Order: sequence, then C-alpha cells, then structure tokens
Amino acid sequence: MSRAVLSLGSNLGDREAHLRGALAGLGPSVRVVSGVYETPPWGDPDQPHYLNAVVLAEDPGAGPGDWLAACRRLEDAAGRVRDPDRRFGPRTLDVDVIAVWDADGQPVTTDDPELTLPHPRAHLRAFVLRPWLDIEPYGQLPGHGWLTDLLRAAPVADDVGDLRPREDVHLES
Ligand code: PH2
Ligand code: MG
Ligand code: MG
Repeated sequence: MSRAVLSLGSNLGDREAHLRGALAGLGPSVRVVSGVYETPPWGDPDQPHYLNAVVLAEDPGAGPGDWLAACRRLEDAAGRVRDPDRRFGPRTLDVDVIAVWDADGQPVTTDDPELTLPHPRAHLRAFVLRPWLDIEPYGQLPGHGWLTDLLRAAPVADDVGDLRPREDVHLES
C-alpha cells in the first residue's frame, strides 16, 4: 500500500502548533500539504471553530493499519483526551485516514469498525473535500467520485461558503 489522504483538524489549545506537530510527526511520508481553513464545527455545534488541512502522504511499506497507527500516535502526542460521550466533540488534534490506495493505484476498501475505508463521512464534509481539492484538483473520493462534483452538490455545497481560508497560517516553513 502506498498512498493516503489524511485530514488534520484541531480546535483546542494552540491549533496551529498541533497541526505543525502532526506534519513533523508524519515526516518524509508527507508529499503535499493543503492550505489551512478556519471551519465551523460539524456534527456537534457547541465547540470552538477548527483549523483543518489535508495531507497527501506516501509510504511504500505502509498498509491501512500502519496509517491508522501513525494517526493515533500523533493524536496521543498532542495530548488528545477521548470523550466517549462526545463522538464529534472538541480535540487538540484529529488525524483521520480518508482514503488509501495500494501500490497498483487501486483504492483500498474495508468495513473494519476500527478503520472503515474510504472514511464513511468524508463525502459529507466540506472541511475535508475543499482543502483536498486545493492540492488535487482531479481528485476522486473512492466510491463517491470527483471532489468537484461532491463540493457542488447537497449537502456539502451549503457548507463550503462557511470555510475561511487562513492565508496567514503556513504549516510548511
Ligand atoms: N472533526 C470532528 C467533528 N467536527 N468539524 C470541523 N469543522 N472540523 C473537524 O475536523 C471536525 C469537526 C470529529 O472528527
Ligand atoms: Mg475526524
Ligand atoms: Mg478521528
């Protein structure tokens, strides 16, 4: 397995530092980093706005479980506290595996409850699709099609205008 799209999010503490820490932790597997967006909370409205970004990563030796383990490690390093009663609640750092492609370029699908691929809610989330589109204009979310089409259709289209590009935040030095 080789290629992954990862979504980064933070809405507690020094949000920018948490995103930077995630990139540093991903190290040489990072290929492209999107711009950063300020986004209203999705799924659980009573929490601060998020900073969100998307990363294209590659690692010839990594399978889906390895990407998931890397994401968990980064979240733990950011002091993430998991609240089982607030599934979509606030967090110092969230790193989600959105999709993975194998060495032949084929999308990986799993319905493992620990890691469902592609991410089961990615097609509903402007804060994932919009930064991804910035760095992969011809990108497709496996099983759902072109990013451009997903961003133009309900329910995502209604949310896109609420995302604010943070051109003052640069994750890469
Ligand atoms: N992550 C969540 C829940 N809600 N909202 C925004 N805007 N951005 C996120 O990254 C986010 C969210 C839990 O994964
Ligand atoms: Mg998430
Ligand atoms: Mg997550």
